[in-house]
Amino acid sequence: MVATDGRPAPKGESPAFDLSTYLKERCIQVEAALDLSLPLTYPEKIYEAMRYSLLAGGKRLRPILCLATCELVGGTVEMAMPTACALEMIHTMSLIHDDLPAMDNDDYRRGKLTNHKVYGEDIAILAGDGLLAYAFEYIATQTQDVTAGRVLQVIARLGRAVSASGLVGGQVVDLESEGKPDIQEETLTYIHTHKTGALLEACVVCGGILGGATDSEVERLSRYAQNIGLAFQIVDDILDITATQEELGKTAGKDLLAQKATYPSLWGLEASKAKANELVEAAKAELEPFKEKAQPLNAIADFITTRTH
Ligand code: GRG
Repeated sequence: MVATDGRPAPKGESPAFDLSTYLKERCIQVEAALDLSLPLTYPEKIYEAMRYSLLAGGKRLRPILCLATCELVGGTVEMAMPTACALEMIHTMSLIHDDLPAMDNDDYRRGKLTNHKVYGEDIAILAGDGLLAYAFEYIATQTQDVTAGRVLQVIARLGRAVSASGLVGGQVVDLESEGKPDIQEETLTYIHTHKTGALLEACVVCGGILGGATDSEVERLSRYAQNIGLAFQIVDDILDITATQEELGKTAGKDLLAQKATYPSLWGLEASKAKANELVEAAKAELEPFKEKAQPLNAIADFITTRTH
């Protein structure tokens, strides 16, 4: 457990948890694993495009959630690392496709030019496809010390999370809602629970399955993830209004410009912040049975509402 200083905690008290150190340490591990996961080989052009976006930085929140949950239920980082990398591959492919002219048409992502701006639309589409397919291959071939049954469950959960009943479905309803600032709250919630929430939930649930969580623990973890998933998206909407392009690493203020329905446009900024806080508290309440082993996931939930990018 990472404490804020090197001193032992007073008797009977658990040491304070230093999320910033935890995230930095985990980020280093994830970056190294991602780099190794995708060697540059023939045909170099496509591997270069895939590596360009996969290794472009980002918070690495999804792999870190997967690793933290696996450890929470008694598993190891090694058991979950191939799935953690696969989750980042899938997240990255969704960003590449989301940035295409046919979708959000963005020039910047993670502070760098978007994939299609560097490699062209044809290669960007294929780089996304390549990452998506490779993610599943990577889990199936690289996971060690986990039963085949659990690996199969992970692959099935992940497939569902990215399909038309998850990410793809959320993106379709988002596209349909473009230019309709008056859409209902239920539609907005559908978009976000599918477009963003489904993959975040898969990160937590898959980490739990790999680490040997019981069915009721998986359900508890799933509810934690659904709450932080929605809070994450509310904060994303808030940051689109309040943060700068430098902070975000992508174009700021796009939602307002596109007259897009967002939580702040439905509820106002203050009520949106209050709702995000409420969801984070509900998420943390799900982790109470895990006691202090849940410190990383509790701190990550808090980070979601305090983040600036
Ligand atoms: C999955 C088959 C398949 C296709 C993709 C384009 C698309 C379908 C879906 C869009 C998904 C999307 C872009 C959702 C937004 C998710 C989101 C909030 C991204 C920002 O995540 P952060 O803040 O970014 O974690 P970093 O850069 O830190 O990783």
